[in-house]
Amino acid sequence: MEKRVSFIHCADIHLDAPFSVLGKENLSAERRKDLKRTFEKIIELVLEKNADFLLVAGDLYEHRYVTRSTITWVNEQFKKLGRKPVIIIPGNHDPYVRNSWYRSYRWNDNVHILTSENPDYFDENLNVYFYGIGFDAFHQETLPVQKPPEVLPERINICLFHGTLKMQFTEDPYNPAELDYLTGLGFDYYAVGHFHTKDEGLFGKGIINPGSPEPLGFDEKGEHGVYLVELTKGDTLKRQCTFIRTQQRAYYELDIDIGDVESTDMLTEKISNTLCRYDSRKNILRINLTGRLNQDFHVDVGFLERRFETDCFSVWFTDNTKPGYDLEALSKEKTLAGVFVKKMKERIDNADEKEKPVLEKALYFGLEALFEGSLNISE
Ligand SMILES: [Mn+2]
Repeated sequence: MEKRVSFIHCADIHLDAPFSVLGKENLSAERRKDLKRTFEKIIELVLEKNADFLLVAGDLYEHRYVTRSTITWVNEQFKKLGRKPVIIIPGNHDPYVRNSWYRSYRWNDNVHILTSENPDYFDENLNVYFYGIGFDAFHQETLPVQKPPEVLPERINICLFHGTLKMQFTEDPYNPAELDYLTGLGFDYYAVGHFHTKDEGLFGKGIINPGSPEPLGFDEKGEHGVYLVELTKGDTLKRQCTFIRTQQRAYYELDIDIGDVESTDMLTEKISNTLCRYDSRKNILRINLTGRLNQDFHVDVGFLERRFETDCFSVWFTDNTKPGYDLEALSKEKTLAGVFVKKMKERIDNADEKEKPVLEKALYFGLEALFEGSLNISE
């Protein structure tokens, strides 16, 4: 008989993460609210898609920062799922330590926490066997010692794993497991967590790492969400997955070349256009100003931050511009640079429209080599 189950697979939500890097407490608090909004969205998705289960593959919350009221709130969210089971494993940020909320809190009946002491749960109604490999400590360099799984072919078998899948050339001391070891256990699906960037490259082997449903920093670019997975098992096994975006905000790091800017008005206009394109009222931006500045123009990062504060949720500016050269004054010098500028200017004056920009670039490369001793060809 063919069996079919569907579930939402998420991981690495990191509820109550401090977000201290944002620098302002009101922004950090807002980001913690974002995590809760994203979590609510995940709960709504389970109901909306009428999924059979919710799987949380580790790092649901940050043990070091999480408050009791957040834990109570999480449990209330789980209650919204009624009888639908929630399967959780502890990750390296919410490990199964002595004072873990997974031990001390009285969770709703539909919540099943798989630990090294009790690593499995069998759902009789839907004939699904769950097995978890999580964390007993904040740092764990080998897999926890626990009873082996009981994978039976007549059931649907799902493994939750928080850690690093060891592939060639990768070393990571967080629960490292050989890919062959894990797939050799014979599960129909592996709900992985730990890395915050989504990865469905191993879905052919039944493995997905969904990443963080809400990005936590500038190293977590790209899209963030959860997976809706459907498994159908009869004579053969069929797997289907759909990525669903859940994030409230995105992180962007942008370079803006302001070499053509001649006034503060031009500069603010150029930046405004970029902020608009990246929806700065919502997203979190880091802007790197580049280019060779016009002679008498200077960048005031503090001014820019004040000027754009109200147009942005959070924006940082860094000034990586280079000073311009006073070509007029240089061409009069009796130095190597002076002769070079004079010759190049003559050539530029006589060049056609196509050749001109190339020669101008060559002029600046030459000056850079003379004055700074090195070239930044990426310009
Ligand atoms: Mn994590």
